Amino acid sequence: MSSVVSPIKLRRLNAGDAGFSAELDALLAWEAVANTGVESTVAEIIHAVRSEGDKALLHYTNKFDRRSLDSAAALEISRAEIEAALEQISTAEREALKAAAGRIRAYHDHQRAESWQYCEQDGTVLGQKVTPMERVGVYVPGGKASYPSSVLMNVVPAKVAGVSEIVMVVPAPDGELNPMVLAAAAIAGADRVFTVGGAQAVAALAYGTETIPGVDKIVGPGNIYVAAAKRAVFGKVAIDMIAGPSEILVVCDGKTDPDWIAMDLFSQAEHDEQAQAILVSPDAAFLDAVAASIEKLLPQMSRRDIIAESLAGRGALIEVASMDAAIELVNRIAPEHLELSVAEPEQYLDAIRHAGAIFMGRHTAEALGDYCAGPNHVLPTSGTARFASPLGVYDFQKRSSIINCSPQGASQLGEVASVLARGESLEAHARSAEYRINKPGKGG
Ligand code: HSO
Ligand code: ZN
Repeated sequence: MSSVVSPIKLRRLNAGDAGFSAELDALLAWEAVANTGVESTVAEIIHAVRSEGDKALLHYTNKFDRRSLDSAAALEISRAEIEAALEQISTAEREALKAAAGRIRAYHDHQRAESWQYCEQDGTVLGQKVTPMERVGVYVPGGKASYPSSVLMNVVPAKVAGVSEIVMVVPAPDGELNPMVLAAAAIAGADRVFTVGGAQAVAALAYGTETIPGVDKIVGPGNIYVAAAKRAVFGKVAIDMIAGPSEILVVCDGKTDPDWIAMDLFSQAEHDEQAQAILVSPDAAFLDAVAASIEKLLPQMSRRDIIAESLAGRGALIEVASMDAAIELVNRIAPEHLELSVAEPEQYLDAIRHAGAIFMGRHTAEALGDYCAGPNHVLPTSGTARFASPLGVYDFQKRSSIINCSPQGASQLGEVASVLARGESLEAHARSAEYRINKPGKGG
């Protein structure tokens, strides 16, 4: 069953060492390989789909996904097929998807922004009107990275925001589709599903084809071709973030079961070889214990090769002088996922400034958040938690500002605007404002 795994060389660092800062920088460095081949291929595909529509979309889909469809209409999965997927999965799977979707919906309900207005003394009303996006595209990867949980995490917030039409695309290499992905689409409320992927799917969503409706925003993870295509169509449509490899930073006071911590580190490391799992503790003996748990548990893991490569390449066990030093490190790393595996996590919350999602206490495994706690698992990676937030309802709502001047308000603002407009030598602006000065009854 388990193959022989040689002990992994797990990096052991001490934050007090002279070279630590440079070592940490090297460890955190991550750059998507700038591959010009990818960019020119993607540009060609986008151009073809944009100018030839369905014809090009069908050509690339048949070629890259080894399909033999003769019409683009066949790319759409019918409502009946989507619903049928619910019957193709086990009852336990269906119930788990529904339970997760319900919790994700309940959490995201809290994020809905409301429109607001206020009235000034002279009767002028100012406000902000919130409007959901009309059409959104959700990209779902095919093959081994095809996560039904990500379908829920991308579709549910769009639905809660009130998006009128959610168009999901998922490649079906050799015509194969994971029924759990379709079931998740049904439960989350995707409106239409097309079996297309890659840069051609992104181009179709951005520009529309005879079959695929053009959307206002494209969200969802994908391979380097998908990421490059999203970058290329940005501006024509909105996109979500371009995600880097997944990360977890565990801060532990040394009193959690080391097996639990080892498995929490594995849970991110198993995503891919580039994933990053780091443990920070003021307790050196505990770091040793976790290292021993890692050696013990790794051979049992089905994805042990990926985990071993991730841990050896980008993982680390870091000793710090105190919990305060641990929190300082958290802010420097700005991790996607932070586990605070300590007795009273609340006491550190104020001091934590940069983290995509914070998992508080020994019982809150990141895996629970990945699937069903409720918050989104699409999170800022590679230190972008310094300025970015989890995917949420706010990503699918936009705001219009509202100005409704009373005659008196227009008169007063006219004075100010007139001076500023003349300062900018914009006469029409100035006169447009001046017409409204002290002219009661006119146009009012
Ligand atoms: N941890 C991933 C999400 C995920 N985990 C999906 C399991 N399935 C995001 O960083
Ligand atoms: Zn995960």
